[in-house]
Amino acid sequence: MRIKNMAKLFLIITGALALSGCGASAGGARVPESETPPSQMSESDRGTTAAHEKGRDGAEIQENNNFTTPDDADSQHLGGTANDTYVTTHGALHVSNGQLVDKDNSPVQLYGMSTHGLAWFPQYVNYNAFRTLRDDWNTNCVRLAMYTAEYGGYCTGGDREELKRLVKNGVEYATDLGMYVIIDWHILSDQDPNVYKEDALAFFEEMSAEYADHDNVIYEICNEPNGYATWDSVKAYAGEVIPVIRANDSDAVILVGSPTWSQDIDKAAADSLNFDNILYTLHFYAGTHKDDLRSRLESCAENGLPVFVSEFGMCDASGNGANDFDSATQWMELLDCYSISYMCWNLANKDESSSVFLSGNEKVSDWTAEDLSEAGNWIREHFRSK
Ligand code: IDC
Repeated sequence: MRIKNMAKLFLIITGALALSGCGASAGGARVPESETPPSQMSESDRGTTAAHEKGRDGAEIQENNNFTTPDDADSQHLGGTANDTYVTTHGALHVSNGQLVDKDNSPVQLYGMSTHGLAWFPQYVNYNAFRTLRDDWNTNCVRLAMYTAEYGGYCTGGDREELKRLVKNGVEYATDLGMYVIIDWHILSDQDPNVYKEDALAFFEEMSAEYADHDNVIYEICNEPNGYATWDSVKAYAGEVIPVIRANDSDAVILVGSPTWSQDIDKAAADSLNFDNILYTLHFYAGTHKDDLRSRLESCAENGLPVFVSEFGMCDASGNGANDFDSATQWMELLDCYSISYMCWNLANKDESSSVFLSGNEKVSDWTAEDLSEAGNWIREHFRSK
């Protein structure tokens, strides 16, 4: 066993032993923060105003001709050989006592990058991009974000066949690389997942039939309920979508969002779903969400709620603004302490601080530090240090 692996094992064991009392209160000296409680956040605090929606991300789904096949790719990587990858080691995941665990019931922590909207930045869905994320960034999971209601969204005039092709390509690359992969039904301006429930049911029926025998596919059924969506409405939606997935893929791991842009995990904790292998998503943007939301996570985790951070950023909740790496570091410590999985937003070269590539940078794999934004360099270093 390599020294790094022994050190990891030690951390996992000590992490498991130290589950209680970790987190915000164990984070060491902290600077005072001024913050808006999530419940009082306005739409503009979160930053997804109508001005974001149109035109900024390119109208067309571009033809993705950048990817190479696995055969073309460099076989050298840190993740091991084709028979020795993160997924072959950990297999089918499930939830036990509030924790995501592997086929041997050992805790696993998934971490990696989320794509931006697949319709807007399809060029990053390529084998060599994911290989770079695995081998150079040291990540074990990719999230495929498919907007449902924004410009070019799946339910608002987007090219469905092309979007599904991107999802399927992404799953195929992740599978070939032995990475876990999240299929994210990225609701946002539709607010309540019931708005496009029929489309969601058909989409997840198709995806779960396709990937029933894949150990590495995770289904995220509603990115961020918000606005008028309530936990009751999300619960009703989940109560219909989950059985459709489970009919094909009985032990699939499924992620469920909550109101207030997936911050209301306390509501899920108070009235949880009656299904196995569910994790509730918490989303944070470190520049906006600080002690209040960390405390909420800590108390839910202490009470055994299974939580998965399927999206976070180091900047503010608009996806832009200054990065707050001090707050981000406190979040990472909390997540590590409870072995909570986390996926960083976003894999794009958009001119916004949450994008990990420099604006205008055209490389679609094998990035070096010079290709990365401030956020990109920080999160790559973070992942590499794990
Ligand atoms: C943002 C993107 C931005 C895009 C906008 C569309 O960063 O480029 O124009 O969506 O409305 C979320 C959402 C995620 C947001 C992100 C930043 O899940 O889609 O992406 N964010 O606002 N929740 C909190 C923040």
